[in-house]
Amino acid sequence: MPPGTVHAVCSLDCPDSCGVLVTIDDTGRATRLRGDPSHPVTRGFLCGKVAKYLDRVYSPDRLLYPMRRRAGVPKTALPHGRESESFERISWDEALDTISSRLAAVARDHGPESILPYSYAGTVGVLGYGSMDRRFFHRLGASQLDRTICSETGGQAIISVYGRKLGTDPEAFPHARLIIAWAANIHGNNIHLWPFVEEARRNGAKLVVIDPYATRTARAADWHIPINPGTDSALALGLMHIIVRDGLYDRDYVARWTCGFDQLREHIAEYTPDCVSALTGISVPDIERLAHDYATTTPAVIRLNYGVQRSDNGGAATRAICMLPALTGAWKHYGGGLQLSTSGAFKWDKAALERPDLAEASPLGREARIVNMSLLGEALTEPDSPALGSDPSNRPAVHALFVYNSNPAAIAPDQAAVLRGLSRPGLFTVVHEQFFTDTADYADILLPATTFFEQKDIQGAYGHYYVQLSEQAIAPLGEARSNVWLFSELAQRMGFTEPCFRDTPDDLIAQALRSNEPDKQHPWLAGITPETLQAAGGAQRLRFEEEQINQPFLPFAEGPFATPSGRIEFYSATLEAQGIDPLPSFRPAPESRHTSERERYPLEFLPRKADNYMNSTFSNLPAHRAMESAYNGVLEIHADDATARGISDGDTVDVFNDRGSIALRAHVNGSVRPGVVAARLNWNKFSAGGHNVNLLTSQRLNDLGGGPVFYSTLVDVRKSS
Ligand SMILES: Nc1nc2c(c(=O)[nH]1)N[C@H]1C(S)=C(S)[C@@H](COP(=O)(O)OP(=O)(O)OC[C@H]3O[C@@H](n4cnc5c(=O)[nH]c(N)nc54)[C@H](O)[C@@H]3O)O[C@H]1N2
Ligand SMILES: Nc1nc2c(c(=O)[nH]1)N[C@H]1C(S)=C(S)[C@@H](COP(=O)(O)OP(=O)(O)OC[C@H]3O[C@@H](n4cnc5c(=O)[nH]c(N)nc54)[C@H](O)[C@@H]3O)O[C@H]1N2
Ligand code: SF4
Ligand SMILES: [Mo]
Repeated sequence: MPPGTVHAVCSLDCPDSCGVLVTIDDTGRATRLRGDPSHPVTRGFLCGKVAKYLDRVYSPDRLLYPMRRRAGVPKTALPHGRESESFERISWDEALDTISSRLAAVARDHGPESILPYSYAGTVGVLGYGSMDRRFFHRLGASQLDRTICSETGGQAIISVYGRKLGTDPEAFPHARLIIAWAANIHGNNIHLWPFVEEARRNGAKLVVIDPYATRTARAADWHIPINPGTDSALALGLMHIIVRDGLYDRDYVARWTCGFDQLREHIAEYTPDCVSALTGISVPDIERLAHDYATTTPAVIRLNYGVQRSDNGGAATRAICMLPALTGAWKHYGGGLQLSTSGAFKWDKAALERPDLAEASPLGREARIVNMSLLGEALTEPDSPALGSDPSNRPAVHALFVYNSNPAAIAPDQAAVLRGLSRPGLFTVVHEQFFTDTADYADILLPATTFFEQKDIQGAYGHYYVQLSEQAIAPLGEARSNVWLFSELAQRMGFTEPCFRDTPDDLIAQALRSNEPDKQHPWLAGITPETLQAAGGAQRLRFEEEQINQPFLPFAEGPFATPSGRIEFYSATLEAQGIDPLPSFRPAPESRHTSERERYPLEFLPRKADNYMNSTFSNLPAHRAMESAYNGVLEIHADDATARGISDGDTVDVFNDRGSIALRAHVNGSVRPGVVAARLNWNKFSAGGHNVNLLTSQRLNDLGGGPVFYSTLVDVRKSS
């Protein structure tokens, strides 16, 4: 790479998608990275995690060449720093030959659906997240993965109401006069929204945070409302009850643009302030005040994040919250509305990138069965489980697992089941990774992956509306290779002759944008090409003006809406037809204070994300561990719950339920209320006892889209003996 400065994009799974400038010296080494000051939203600063990204790229622990498991070494967790003793170096040729012959053998002996790809969002770059890999697995006839682990529930929820996954522009937030951060840890997870929030506050806005945990965001807010976990649907329905009761809704907006209001009005009658207070733990005056503040302040915006949907009732909760601005007409005002995700605005040509049509050329000759990634444990360990597909007559066991962009041994629920599955004799496992993760320990073949510095990509965002080009800044380290390269090479080895398997990253970028066929470009991408992106310094705003919603950007100010009725749907006949409540209701999670299960395990557990890691990413790096040191291995607990158990601050405690027990250090710091405890995600191999918080989480699925229920987990705690 020539010396100079390269525009890249942070590809971590974060709403912000920061523009990044990487300085390259004359040896081709990256010497500095900083936020791109010209990016209108991320505006020249990086979060603490990525400010230290050079540590990651050049870490001595990077995987730099392909390896295979040494003969006879059993599949178990390996101690940090000694993993390579269980593996031996091989060439890429040998690695690719081994993988292609083993996959071919599994497909021949058990059918191609017994091959399961497992990937999530190690990179959210469009190519790295899903392009050549999808083509490869479709053509192979491998099982399809239902990527439910994060945002599927919330996405389905907002689409059921509005038909599209769009939201208030972050750049509009300074105009808001009331901001509600609802299950949204803006400081920890979405830091580039914060300056806009602060600007609004300087203009007189109030910030309210609804979160059972006192995040940094909550501590900086004007009003923190600590809600009982999993009761947000009740709160949202209760707010609607008051807003309708007191005539504070926007009659004109409701009449013109929504449907199902009469059914909703009847439905919310039972969500009286008293009833909602009992469920949520919020006092009646506070509920009344919140409803009035929300309905009478203009513009009012809700920053809803995904925390709320990671529980049994999460789909209903997200739907109910999404309905609030439809009731008050907050969408009409610049700075009002709601933002869950902006990702639905990026209309990449997914069919061209992923080529689902290639399934017809596979040995199956049809679309393969679908496996829900949140049920990985079950899929790997339970024969004939419904996790293996919806058709009981077609549930072949998984014989080969191909992991990339993900660390399921650490991030998937019900970890004991996942690890049992990964250590199953006879399961052939490939892992494409940057580091010796908890999952890499279980690989038969381990492949080195590039970081976003080492590959070219294009990226949207789920927290703003800019398309960005991410240039390759440095040559791949060692023999690391990108996801696109890997699946293109494997396709050649498998004898797939379709020309699409030879597409380059530049070809794929053109296809994503349809810039090779300008007449077919989506209007919001009109005229955006790699060249225009480059000329613009790397980032271009989507072309909303084509649909007249840009001046200012008001995504849901007026219909028609992209729902079946063309209106905002309080009542969803579509969901009803699927056997789901057409109107959202509060239903207690099986593991919560509202059920008898609480007699066995009385504490609601929040197995949270760490502010200084990205899910499990970074938790192996010394500088990041140091930043997170106050919370590594810590259980946050209320003084009442600690005292009742004879626990003092600093004691080692066992946190347990039927699924397992982990050892943590108690910290009594006022971040949670009585009845709630919290700990953070990490790598297993950096956790006492070798397991992280997901040993305690379950494989139950929530009420919409088959999402996981990380935040509906009951535990008890005792002082370790
Ligand atoms: N630093 C950092 N940033 C990240 C990530 C990370 O791991 N670290 N992860 C990235 C990813 S993958 C995602 S999806 C986004 C997610 O970003 P968020 O959706 O903000 O993620 P969470 O931290 O899961 O949940 C947000 C908040 O919801 C709260 N919460 C939990 N249960 C409930 C509940 O029942 N009701 C209410 N009201 N609140 C509840 C949690 O305490 C948490 O503070 O962040 C991204 N950004
Ligand atoms: N208890 C609990 N569990 C959770 C959550 C929680 O809040 N609490 N959050 C859930 C959520 S929201 C999410 S999104 C998931 C996240 O789950 P994952 O997407 O698995 O997230 P990470 O742990 O960040 O692991 C991503 C891995 O991809 C690798 N990687 C990065 N870039 C590339 C690349 O270009 N190619 C390849 N091959 N690999 C790459 C990284 O090195 C990293 O090890 O976790 C879920 N699990
Ligand atoms: S993790 Fe998020 S905030 Fe940090 S640099 Fe990446 S995109 Fe920006
Ligand atoms: Mo996520």
